[in-house]
Amino acid sequence: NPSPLPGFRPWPAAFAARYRERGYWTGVGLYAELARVAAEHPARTALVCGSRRWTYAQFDQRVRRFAAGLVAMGIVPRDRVVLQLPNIAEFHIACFALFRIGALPVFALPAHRRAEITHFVQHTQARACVIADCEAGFDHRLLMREVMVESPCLQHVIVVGDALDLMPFDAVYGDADQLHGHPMPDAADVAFLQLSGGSTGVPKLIPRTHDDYLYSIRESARICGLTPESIYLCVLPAAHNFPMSSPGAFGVFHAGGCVVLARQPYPAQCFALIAAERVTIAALVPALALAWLESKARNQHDLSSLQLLQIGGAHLAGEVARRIPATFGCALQQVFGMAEGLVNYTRLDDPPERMLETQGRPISEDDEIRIVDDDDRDVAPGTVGHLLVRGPYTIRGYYRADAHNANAFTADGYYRSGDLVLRRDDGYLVVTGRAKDQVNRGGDKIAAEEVEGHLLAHPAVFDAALVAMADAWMGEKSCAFVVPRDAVPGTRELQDFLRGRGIAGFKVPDRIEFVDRLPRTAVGKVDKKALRARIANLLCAPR
Ligand code: J2J
Repeated sequence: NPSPLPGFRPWPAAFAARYRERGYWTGVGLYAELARVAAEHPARTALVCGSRRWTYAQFDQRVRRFAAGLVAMGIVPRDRVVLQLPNIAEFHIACFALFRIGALPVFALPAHRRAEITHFVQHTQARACVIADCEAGFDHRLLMREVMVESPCLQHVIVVGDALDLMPFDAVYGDADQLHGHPMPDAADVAFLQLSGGSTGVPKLIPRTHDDYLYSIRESARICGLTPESIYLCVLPAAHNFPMSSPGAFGVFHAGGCVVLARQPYPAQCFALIAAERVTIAALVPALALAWLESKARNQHDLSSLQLLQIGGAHLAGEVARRIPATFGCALQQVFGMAEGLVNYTRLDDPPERMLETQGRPISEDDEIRIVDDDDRDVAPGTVGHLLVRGPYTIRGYYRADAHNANAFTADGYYRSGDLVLRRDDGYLVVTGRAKDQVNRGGDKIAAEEVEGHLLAHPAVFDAALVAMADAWMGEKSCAFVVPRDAVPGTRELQDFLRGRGIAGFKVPDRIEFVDRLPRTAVGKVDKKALRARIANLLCAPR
């Protein structure tokens, strides 16, 4: 298919040619890669979900049968399908089925609610959604009914579990033979739309191609030493880029290993799974690593199979890093990545100092990194600056976001990550902070502007600003400074109002401070630095 997906900015031809020449982009699609592995290791276990397990042959067959069913429902190549599922096997079955037929999963998180899901459906003009009936006490079918009313593009809602009058997941399965002759997608085409952490009003979507994603997966699997013997515990939400591709479930499938899905990330449940399945590798955010370290349940399970714990997604404190190998008797790997592309790893043979003190180095020799000052001039080596990046698996633009792309990328195609980093003499990166207007709540990214917009919709709110505040468990939590119009609304009332607006629970401010006015900088912008200092002071003071 020669014309790129509308709304997707491909790499310039010279770059694409170079990435192919160098063997990064191989022209193999994500489903084709799974099929290759299934043919090579048909009898090995691919996927474990509770008491259900599938060999590669069985997994591949499920994928093909689901793909055939989607085709029978009228899903065609390039259709968008919003996927909002917990960590269950149906996530990967639906995902690879969509890859097979060249339709695009749009990855939503289980925590997303009406505001986010409606935006994903409408912005991508999705034809279908795949959801669970109820998860964590929340009925996703009711949510979908609301979304459907507002979104005429949405024709099918597929439900894992009790579908009521919607389409049961199991009823989609068709005859895999019917797929014969159905074309595979072009590997240069967009494979899916991934969610960005973002810092602006609405969540941005990230178009990743088969070619670029499979390159990052292959290299990640190699860097992390995956083999067919690897057993990966998928703890973080499966739709997140880290447990998907760094090396994540897709890396494990590429290597012919086994993915064990943890429905909940809590220590007791995960430790039991590690012991029962002899898990060798898992990926956590620092907040979860801390919970695992502190849990007494550790002593009740045999965790000796664990070889590698990967930690990423947010700042990892040095003390916590040191405790991980000591406590779990396994290696530690720091991972600094982003759904937009670039992923850095500490290497397995790095000396302890690098593993503990740095966030690793890029996957690829062709990851071009610049560290610049506020005026885009390169800073002196070893000093802190803004991280810019382009390369064989870093996007050149968000999906259908021309105005935003003008700011998020440089004219010559570098992505502005919004992270503050320094590069050491040994080439390893240290993340020192963040310039983007975002709160990183235990790895969950919150775009300040998005939440501020919802706060401003409340009639009693005149002005509002969201900033990060330190939290011993989560690393960061969110604090909203609110200028009331007149009467001061209650904190609970505002929080409930935000939930009522249909945003994910993790975006609801953990704390609200009412103030007479917001501090401003010389150019009139809200002075968030001053607000962060103010809440830091309040947290120190005895209440
Ligand atoms: C500090 N900040 C970090 C780290 C990410 C692998 C791992 C993580 C992600 C991810 C990912 C950090 N120390 N070790 O996609 O494939 C912050 C940075 C970054 C943002 C990206 C992967 N690791 N971060 O976290 O798209 O601010 O991806 O720009 O969710 O998380 O967030 P996200």
